[in-house]
Amino acid sequence: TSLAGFIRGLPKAELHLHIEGTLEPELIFALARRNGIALPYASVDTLRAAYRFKDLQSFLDLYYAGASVLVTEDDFEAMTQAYLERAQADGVMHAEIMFDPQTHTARGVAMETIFAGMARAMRRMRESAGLSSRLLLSFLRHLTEQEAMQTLEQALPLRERYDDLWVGIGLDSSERGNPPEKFVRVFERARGLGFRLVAHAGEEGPASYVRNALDMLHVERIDHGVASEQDPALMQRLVRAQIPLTVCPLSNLKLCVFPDLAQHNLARMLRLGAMVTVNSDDPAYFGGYVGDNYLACAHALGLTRAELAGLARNSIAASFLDDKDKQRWL
Ligand code: ES4
Ligand code: ZN
Repeated sequence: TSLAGFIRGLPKAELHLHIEGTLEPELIFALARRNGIALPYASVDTLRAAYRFKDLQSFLDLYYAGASVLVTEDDFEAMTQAYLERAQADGVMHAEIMFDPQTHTARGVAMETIFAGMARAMRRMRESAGLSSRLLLSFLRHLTEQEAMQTLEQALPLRERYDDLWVGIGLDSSERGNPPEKFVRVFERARGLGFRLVAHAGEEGPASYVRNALDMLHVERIDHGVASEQDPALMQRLVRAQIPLTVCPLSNLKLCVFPDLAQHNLARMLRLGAMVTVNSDDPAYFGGYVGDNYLACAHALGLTRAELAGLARNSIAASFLDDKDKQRWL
């Protein structure tokens, strides 16, 4: 079988995925037209041509502009449906989906609209295709902790209605200058409520942010974490405790975290015994869905089929599925 076919056939979970980052330019234009929103780009092609980033911030500026076309429940449903269908085509059995409610509530979109739209697609795909998925509500770290806390409190009345889907919280957006310590109280609150905890750390920020996300926020998984290699003692701890890293190779390439994929540390960390997983992050912006990420790494880093199978297995093991559901895919 072809390498792409082999990868597609591996049962896998996607654990690091921003749903707003799955909006393809075609859908951005369709939703803008439907909602009467003017875009500063003449066409799908000129928008796509703008996807050349120098760092995380230059990407985030475009990503938040793209998300501004999401207004109605139908919009959130269409976006989520398109992603889940694409993920299923890659052999994804389970997806843990981050969303940024603050990007939408700041524009006057109701929290309920966001949840309801995503939930319709997620529940439909569970029923019709057996694809399971969960939601991780992610806080924007360039905003204040108080705003994060208000966002959590705003979502809490919906917890019961979406308790089959909403299992955890995350932390994303501009990392440098917005360390984990800034969010100790809101993570403490979410932990007390029984939510699962993740945070972006060590993407552009230093290894100390990974350590502090673990020690001060008590997160269970690190999103990215590639800077951990700069601190050998931390790296040893990640290996010993098997703390999952949700690595996003094509994202790191597009945002210039690594100059080329052959220099990416994913294979080194995997071969040290770290609980590494492969994910797409914002696939519409970074040039590939999860299968593309596996395939690009296989080529650039010389991953064997056994290593690719290990990465897929890690993704199931590192998921927030319960043990019985994990066993179906392990
Ligand atoms: C993100 Cl790649 C990345 N890093 C931090 N925050 C994000 N939000 C969406 N994509
Ligand atoms: Zn991310």
